[in-house]
Amino acid sequence: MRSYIRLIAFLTLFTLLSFISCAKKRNLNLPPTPLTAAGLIPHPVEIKSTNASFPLDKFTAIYTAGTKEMEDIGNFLAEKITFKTGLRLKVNPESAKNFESRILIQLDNDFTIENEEAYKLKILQDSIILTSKTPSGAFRGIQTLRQLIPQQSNDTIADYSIWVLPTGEITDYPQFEYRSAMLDVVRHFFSVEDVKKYIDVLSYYKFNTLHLHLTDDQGWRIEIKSWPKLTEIGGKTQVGGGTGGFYTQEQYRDIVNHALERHITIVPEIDMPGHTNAASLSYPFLNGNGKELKPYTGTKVGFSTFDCGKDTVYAFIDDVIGEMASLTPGPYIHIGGDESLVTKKKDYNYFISRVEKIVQKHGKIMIGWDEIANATIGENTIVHFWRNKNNAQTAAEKGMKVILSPAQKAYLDMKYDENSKYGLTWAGYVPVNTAYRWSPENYAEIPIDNILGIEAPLWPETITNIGELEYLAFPRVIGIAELAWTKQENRNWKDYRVRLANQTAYLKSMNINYYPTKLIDWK
Ligand code: TNX
Repeated sequence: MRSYIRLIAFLTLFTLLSFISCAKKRNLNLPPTPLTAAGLIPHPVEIKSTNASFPLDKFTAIYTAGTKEMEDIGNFLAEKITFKTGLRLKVNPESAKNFESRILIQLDNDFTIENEEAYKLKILQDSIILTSKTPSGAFRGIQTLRQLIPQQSNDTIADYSIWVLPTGEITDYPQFEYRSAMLDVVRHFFSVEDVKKYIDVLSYYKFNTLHLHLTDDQGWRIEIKSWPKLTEIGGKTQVGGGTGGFYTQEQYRDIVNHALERHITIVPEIDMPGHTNAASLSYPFLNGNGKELKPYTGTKVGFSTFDCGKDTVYAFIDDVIGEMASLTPGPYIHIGGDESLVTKKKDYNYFISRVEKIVQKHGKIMIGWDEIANATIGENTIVHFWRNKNNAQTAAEKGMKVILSPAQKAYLDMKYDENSKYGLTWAGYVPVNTAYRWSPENYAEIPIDNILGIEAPLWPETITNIGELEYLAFPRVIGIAELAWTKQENRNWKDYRVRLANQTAYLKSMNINYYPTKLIDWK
């Protein structure tokens, strides 16, 4: 059976390659443009220009070789090309007739770059060949290709529209395996559609993870079938007294699948033992602060805690983590663990160790904010640095991996500057250059081998809708994408400023309400 599949794969590839080599060379006299000047974000590892041109037009077809997943990627590309240019390219058409230029997307088992998300994009005059070891690699390569398509066609060449791409070869793979944004949907709730739109834009810049902060003092945002009051009671509040909201499990799955189609992993966070007022309000036996429970719509933190000594509390956590684990295909569950200011230290450490076992029992790797580093936890658990460098260093010394979200650089909820309409200032202003000009490679003396990657969190205390979310996220999150993907030797603020200015057309086409900072000469 296996050899039969191999034979089919070989024959498909052979047919595709013969299509390509038979392609007629049209004499279009296209203007040569250097691929090195393409202005890609994130900047790829290597770009070689061959100074000719590829015509994308109504005579172009997309071919995919390999699995159904590869065909999905081909269809995804076709859809995005239609959105950008209006062209309706065929994917794997039965006959090669009428097609003069081709985009081939293929897997290669002998691909020489080890990295799972690596790809090679070869642009010739009559064909584009995208090769990778995995579908994720192909998906990242598709984003590069999308960025190479000019916003406007150059239709003075022929009597129909042509989008001229530069020829050459790009070899590319990410520096860090975890490239993430975080969205808190508690302080203010965001709809499934809002989250999907954010995912769409994140995937364009090669992010591969979205962390959703689903529970906090002000609300509980995910349906848990075994504990229905969490959303019936806990889902009804948010900062400032609005009506809150929550995702049903079906809606959460819808988000997970939308992300999966874009090769993005969802990391759900159930924050505990602090940040738990909404949970305790729903089920008072959870409460450990000894105070009367009331719905909370303020923004101060650190007053709530679970009772860390009761077995029933851990039975509750087992149910919640169990349901989240079965809803979430990705490998991680984030358990928060930050700012548990009223939990006794001894209780906190006991709690974190015990919850780690629960997460592992359900087959997942635990992530927690940097405070967890001091508890007795295993090497496999991941520490999420946000404020305390000592905690991150402790984690690295224990051999653990660390995710970097230093608030002074990576917090998308900090104001840009004194003109910012929204945002907090507790970690200072974070202008676009500050968010870009830092080195995750040697941040806080954490050895690079202990760095899993970077995440840009967005806490919505001061914003209530997607337009305001976009104002805080864009353009800073685009810089974080480059820091996570591109090695230091290929990063440079002066060059990045120009490439960022060129994102205007894409951001406008997506109707993104970005902050038009004066640091960038927007196009
Ligand atoms: C700190 S970052 C928090 C959040 C707030 C945020 C506001 C972290 C682990 N905890 O609860 O929303 O600051 O910037």
